[in-house]
Amino acid sequence: MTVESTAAHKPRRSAGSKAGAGGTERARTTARKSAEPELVQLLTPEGKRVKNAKNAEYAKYVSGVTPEDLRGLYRDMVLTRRFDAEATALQRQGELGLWASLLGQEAAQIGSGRATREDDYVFPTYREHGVAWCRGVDPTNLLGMFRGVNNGGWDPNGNNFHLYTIVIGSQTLHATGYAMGVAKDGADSAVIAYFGDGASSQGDVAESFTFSAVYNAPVVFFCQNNQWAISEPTEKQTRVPLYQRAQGYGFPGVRVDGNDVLACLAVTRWALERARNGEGPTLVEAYTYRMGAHTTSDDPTKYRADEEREAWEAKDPILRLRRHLEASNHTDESFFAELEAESEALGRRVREAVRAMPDPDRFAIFENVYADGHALVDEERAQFAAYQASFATESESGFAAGTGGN
Ligand SMILES: Cc1ncc(C[n+]2csc(CCOP(=O)(O)OP(=O)(O)O)c2C)c(N)n1
Ligand SMILES: [Mg+2]
Repeated sequence: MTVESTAAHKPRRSAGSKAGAGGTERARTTARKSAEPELVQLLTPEGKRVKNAKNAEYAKYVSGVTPEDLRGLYRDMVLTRRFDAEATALQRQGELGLWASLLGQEAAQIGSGRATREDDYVFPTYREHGVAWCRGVDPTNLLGMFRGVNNGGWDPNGNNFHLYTIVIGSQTLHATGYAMGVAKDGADSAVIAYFGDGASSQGDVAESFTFSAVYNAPVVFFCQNNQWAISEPTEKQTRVPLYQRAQGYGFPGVRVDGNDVLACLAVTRWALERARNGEGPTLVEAYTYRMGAHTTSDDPTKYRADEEREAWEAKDPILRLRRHLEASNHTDESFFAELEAESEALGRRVREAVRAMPDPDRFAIFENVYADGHALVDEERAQFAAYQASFATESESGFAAGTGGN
């Protein structure tokens, strides 16, 4: 396999302070990095198709991919990036409270998302905007929670795409339980759980691995190793490459180039097929990079070197497929021009939809906490009602008119 190590080559500025830990720790990290294993890659960063015996096992899963399919994957990635950029801008304009950007992870998400079948079930984290796109969830529905006007914004069963989950790693347990149910039903659907490199340290993920292995659950664990868990680098999560963890649980793990949409599509199809065939769980580690901040509340310049991001920009997933499309004469200028217009239209639609979202009922936050009500929730509701009423009193008395209830 022609393999290009996507490990960052430059030392991390932050590692110095945190790994103040000293020489021994740095030496261990360096040793581990220099021994980075091979990853499945079907498109080089220059957009050249990789064909050799070693990746043939996976390549056969994309042997039927047509130029039209490739253009479709490109369109998915471009529109997802456009949507993501719009959401970041909307947060900066005060229209969203927070946004978790997927910048750089488009190939991992579109490749894996397009590998799923309609009847499969997806359990995302909070960053799977590209997977949501593949599942047919309207992008504007992803924004309500980040605006604070709802707790989710879509019907999970409408597209078999669970609500975003912020409690790190917990969705892997939900996915495992769901997959065990699918197996009991005798269905040949599969389940895919997304999580990050940081989440891999959570007990929930370890328990999911154990349960899914022992019960042979039809689940794919898709770990996007974007190198960082907020400010913690991956070397603070593990001493072995993440995909190798699967071995200890008794199921296969594979590292795929997470910036290569074709490889992600192929490897995820392979893993989903294993699940459908009753061969149990698979761990896919998509080796990628979070080019933006963790969220709009984060400032990555505080803990990582600019050179690291620059090294990964050269492996940009969208640019890589564009180079391949152009070199193969699969596109012409009109394709890119039309896509540009479509991107702008999407951006406009998203802006307008967010600004038009109605504020929720102020007391809705107290609903659906417990099925049968709870004394503490009742008390909190009453306190909040009294607080709101205090504004009304001021306004009624003519004092501070207009401030009530905001
Ligand atoms: C159980 C739990 N612990 C801590 C947090 C705070 N937190 C939010 S995101 C995050 C880092 C997650 O990193 P990773 O799993 O690598 O995903 P990424 O954000 O990089 O995609 C943490 C610690 C949380 N949401 N849930
Ligand atoms: Mg991460």
